[in-house]
Amino acid sequence: MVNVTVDPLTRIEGHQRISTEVDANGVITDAQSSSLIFRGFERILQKQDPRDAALLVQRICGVCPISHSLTATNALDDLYGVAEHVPKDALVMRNIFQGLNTVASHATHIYVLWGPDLANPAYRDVLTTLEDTGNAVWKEMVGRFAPISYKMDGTAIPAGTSYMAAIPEKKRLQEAIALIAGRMPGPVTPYPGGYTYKATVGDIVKLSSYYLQVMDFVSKYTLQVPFNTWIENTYKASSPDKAVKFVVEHLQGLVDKSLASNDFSREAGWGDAEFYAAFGSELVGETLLGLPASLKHDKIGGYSDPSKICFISYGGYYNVEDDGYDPKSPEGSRFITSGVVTGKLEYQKFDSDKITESVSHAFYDDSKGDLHPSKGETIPFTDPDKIVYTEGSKSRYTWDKAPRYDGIPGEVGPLARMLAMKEPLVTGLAQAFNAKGYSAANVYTRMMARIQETAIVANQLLQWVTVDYDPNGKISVPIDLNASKNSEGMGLWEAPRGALGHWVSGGSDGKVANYQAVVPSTWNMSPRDSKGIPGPLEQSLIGSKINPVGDVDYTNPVSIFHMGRSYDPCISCAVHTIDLTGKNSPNTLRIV
Ligand code: NFE
Ligand code: MG
Repeated sequence: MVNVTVDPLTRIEGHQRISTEVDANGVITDAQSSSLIFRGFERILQKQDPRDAALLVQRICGVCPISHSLTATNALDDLYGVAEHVPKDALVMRNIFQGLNTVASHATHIYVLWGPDLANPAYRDVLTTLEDTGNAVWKEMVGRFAPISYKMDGTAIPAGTSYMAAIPEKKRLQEAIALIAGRMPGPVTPYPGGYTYKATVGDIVKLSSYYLQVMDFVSKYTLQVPFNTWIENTYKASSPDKAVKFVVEHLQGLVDKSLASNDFSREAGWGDAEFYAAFGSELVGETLLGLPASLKHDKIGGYSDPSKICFISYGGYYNVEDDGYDPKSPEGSRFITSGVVTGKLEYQKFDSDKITESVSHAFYDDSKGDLHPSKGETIPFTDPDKIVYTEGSKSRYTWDKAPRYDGIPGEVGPLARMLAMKEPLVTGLAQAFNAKGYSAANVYTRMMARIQETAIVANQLLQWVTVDYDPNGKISVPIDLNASKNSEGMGLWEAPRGALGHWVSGGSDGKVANYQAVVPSTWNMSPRDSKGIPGPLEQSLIGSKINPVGDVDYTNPVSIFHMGRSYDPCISCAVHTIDLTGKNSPNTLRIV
């Protein structure tokens, strides 16, 4: 048995540690997901004017401040009793605001936070044994996805073409957000009752121009099939089978040509999405398309017990036919619907009353047991001697709470959303993996879902900006400041990384009496709960091999990087805190 620890995990919000036990075959037999920070925003918000919440919560995280401000605004709409009156054009502005952030966040994840792992030398060592074909595939992987300042065996490797080209697109999208919301990461426009800025015709023209430039990047790098052809035949396909068939046939055409020439370049039709869609999966690449090798990402990061996992969407982006929305986010009331999909891919209606948080394995007082977030508490341990991350899965080992839905851990994020909305391509892939004995959720489907959601939201942004938004429309309704007294509010929303909920209670003075945030990374990175059930990431680690291809290598656990990062974790969000003792400093990469 070997202990393999990866710390820090991510390339942005890195204060996450994955500790595993690995057997002689390279299979993970136990895992703990530990978040190493406590920031205490839920406590900071107590006694504040509720209207400040939408601004203060943005400081939870510089990656998704937009989602936090919109979720808080939803909670405040509910607290002040104005959700059903928020004007349609304010709802459209909020959708555009979130949509731009989601596209920027997903593109950053795909190309900058996750993609560089494709340039891991473990893939070179396997692919190059395949001679000409393998060499050609490796040349594409390292040539597109290598990060800056990267060395392999002491040799400097040029940064990948796709990696470099994606970075200016992030800037462009941040500028687009600034146009309608103020500079990231502190936009100021969401407000209970509406939105404080009314985009002008000039803004719409500028937004459209940013849009065209981003789509130019997509057509040069991401997708070689025309964007509209992709949308029509996948997202708008009449069934999951048809969507999968379209993609497999499209890829088969590329494979047939390229295997003869060993040319897997963009010029030969291989956009980054096409490349990953074919080579990422054993089932798609090797079994269906006849490729000689794949990255086998469909064999890592899955769930072995479907009764202990579900997929949750709270529902994101309002439907914008009329004014107003329902804070409970009933099924079908949002562009991306709310819904719960079981581990066996059965559909259920989402009910926010079924959410609880357990802190039995986190550094908080748990004398009251598992609590619904509207009654939730955040009472951190203050004795540094009790904050120890290394005592194993029966102990406390994280600052992350453990949210559960009807007592079950839930994966949130693009995969959960695409399943909840029955998006044809992702649903078809999940069904196909299930039918062939793979876990429906795995690193490959998680990444394909993120790629597909980026396309869907980008497509819908054009509709919101150029069709649905009326620059002459009404943008807000007034709120009654007394309405927060002895009132409660719930904000349900979808951040790029998944379902985001804020719960606020107003006291008899109208100030915030209690505030709780249950965040996507809290769900995905969660530890064991009071029944000892591991969180989604922990479950997906246990039973997976540390190396997706090639020999067991404890010093280069590529699968752990992929699995952890496939959820796009963000720990400042998840535990919304700081080790002042320094003794648990996360700034180490320890492979024991
Ligand atoms: Ni800090 Fe966040 C997003 C939220 S967290 S990035 O997206 O909410 O998982
Ligand atoms: Mg919380």
